[in-house]
Formats: sequence, C-alpha cells, structure tokens
Amino acid sequence: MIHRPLVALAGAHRLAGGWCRFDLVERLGPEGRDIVMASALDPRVLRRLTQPRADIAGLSTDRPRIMGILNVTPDSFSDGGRHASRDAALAQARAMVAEGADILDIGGESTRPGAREVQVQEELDRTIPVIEAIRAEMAIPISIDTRKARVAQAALSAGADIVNDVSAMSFDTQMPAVVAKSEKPVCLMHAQGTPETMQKDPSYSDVVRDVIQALADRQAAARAAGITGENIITDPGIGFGKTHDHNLTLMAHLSALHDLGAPILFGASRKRFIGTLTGVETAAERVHGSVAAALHAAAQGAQILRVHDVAATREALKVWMAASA
Ligand code: HH2
Repeated sequence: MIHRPLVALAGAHRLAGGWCRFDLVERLGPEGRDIVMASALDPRVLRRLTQPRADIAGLSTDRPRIMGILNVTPDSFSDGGRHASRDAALAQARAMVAEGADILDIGGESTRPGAREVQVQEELDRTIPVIEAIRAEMAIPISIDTRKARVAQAALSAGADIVNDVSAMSFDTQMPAVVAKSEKPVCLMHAQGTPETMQKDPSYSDVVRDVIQALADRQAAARAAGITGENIITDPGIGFGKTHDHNLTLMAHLSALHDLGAPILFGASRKRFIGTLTGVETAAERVHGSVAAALHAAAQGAQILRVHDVAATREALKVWMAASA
C-alpha cells in the first residue's frame, strides 16, 4: 500500500513572488489580531503581498540572498578591527564571495549600542579604498552601510550599487536626494533613537505595528524625494532601539512587513539577543544561533539576509530550500 500525504503544506498564494506560500493571513488591527482566509482580503492588499518584487542590483528576489558583512571599523561589535586595512578587507571580501555571498555590505561606522558618531572624512578613508579595490576585482553587488550622504555619494561613485542606511535616511537631510539621483536601491532600516542612546529603555505601544508604520512613513518620504518604489528595501532593524522581547516579537511577525510591498532585509547576525538566548557570550561565536535566525527569516520570506557567517548560512539555506521546495 502506498501512503500518500493527506496534508499539502503548499498554499494557494505565493508570497512576494518568492518561495513561501500561504492561505491564511493574520491581521494586526488596532483592536487586536485575527486570522482570515487570504482569498477574503481586499484585492489590493492581496496584490501587495503576492506581487513579485523588483530585482535588486541585478539580483532576482525569488530566493533568499546573502549579504556578507564587511566592517572596516576598529570597533564593530563582532568583527571590529579584523578587516580594518584595505588588504585585510579585500581578503575577507574574496572569502565571502567564495563562500556564496550575493552582496557585500561595507561599513565604516559601528552602529552598535553606545557607539559614537564617526566623522565623514574618517568614514570615507575607511570605506572608499575598499570599495574601489573590490570593484576593480569583482562584479558582486556592493552596498554601503552609512547614514551620511557624502559617504553614500562617494561610495556610489566608487562603484557601490546599494545604499544601506540604518537611520532610514533621517540622519542626513541630503541622503534622499543623493539616493534619488543615483537611481540605486536604498535599504530603509527602522531604528528608535540613535546608536548612542537607542538601548536606553526603548518602548512601543505595539512593536510590530509601530515599526511597520514608521517604515511606511519613511517609504513615503523616500517616494516624495523621487526614489521609485522598486528601489526601496525595508528592514525591521533588529537590535536598534529594541528590547530582547521586541526583537523576538518582530522576528515572529517578520512576514507582516511584506504588507509594505518591498523586499525585506533582515539582520540578526551575532547580535546580543542571540547571545542571551544561547548563552554564547563572545559575539564571533554566535554562529549557530545566527544561522537559526537567518533560516527563520527565510521561512518568513525575507529576501536579503545580512550575515557575518556566509558559509554556514549558505549551507543551511541550501538544505532548507531543497527540503522545503
Ligand atoms: N545591523 C548593523 C549594521 N547595519 N544594516 C541593516 N540594514 N540591518 C541591520 O540589522 C544592521 C545594519 C549592526 O551590526 P554590525 O554591522 O555587525 O555591527 P556594527 O554596527 O558594530 O559595525
């Protein structure tokens, strides 16, 4: 006798044109939450959830993409000082590409809790030679992790393809114009407060709804500045003005961000809450917990996973994608 599965896990609707399928939707209303059939949704909402997202820097968004983190800083919380010279950074870029990174994210200012702002010239000196060196050797999409318009502009001129702004373009009033003129994608990340102060008692009335509303406002500001919808990426900003419970609630409801109609970037790699959950104190050793967080985000349809441990994430994703196809 042949046993056939009676339960099909695949749903009728494809999330954002990607690899996740769904039939039910949890609605997060001001009066609470309810679960409804996706087919009963307002057709405009259903279209926003299902519409395939645009390519990002030439990469299709129909499978999870790995963004390898390359901090050229002396003080980043997990890799600070390790790739501070141009040669060390280039070697790390080569290694991450060999391990399967789809994008490299270059940062010259730590935004860990309590970090002090870095002067523009210092940030330029750290990042631009590295971007030039990578661009001279590799075709991989490069993103510049900065809050400063002058750094973004110089990075784009040096060959960067994406601007990743942890202030969602609210730190520097010139940023929206620089991004709009470049016609390149920008990642709008949610943060409550600035890195210096953000972990001092962050609070929300409903963290998921508040983060989505704040991102929708920044999306509208970006559009008003002339940035097209297909060039906007959103990010809940794990660890940026969030308690341990805020981070976990946002992760549990990550797929709700698809209602913004944009690709989702998710960055939990080696962050404090993973240390709290696993008991692993040293940030660079939080690999297993970080991989679990990345797989969870992939299962919620997040299109870009920002990680330090590219090989481990790539291997885990390969198995997970093959098994869930
Ligand atoms: N997290 C960090 C930095 N940039 N960008 C996006 N879009 N999303 C994130 O979650 C995010 C980010 C912080 O991590 P890291 O770069 O590893 O450390 P540091 O800020 O200390 O350099």
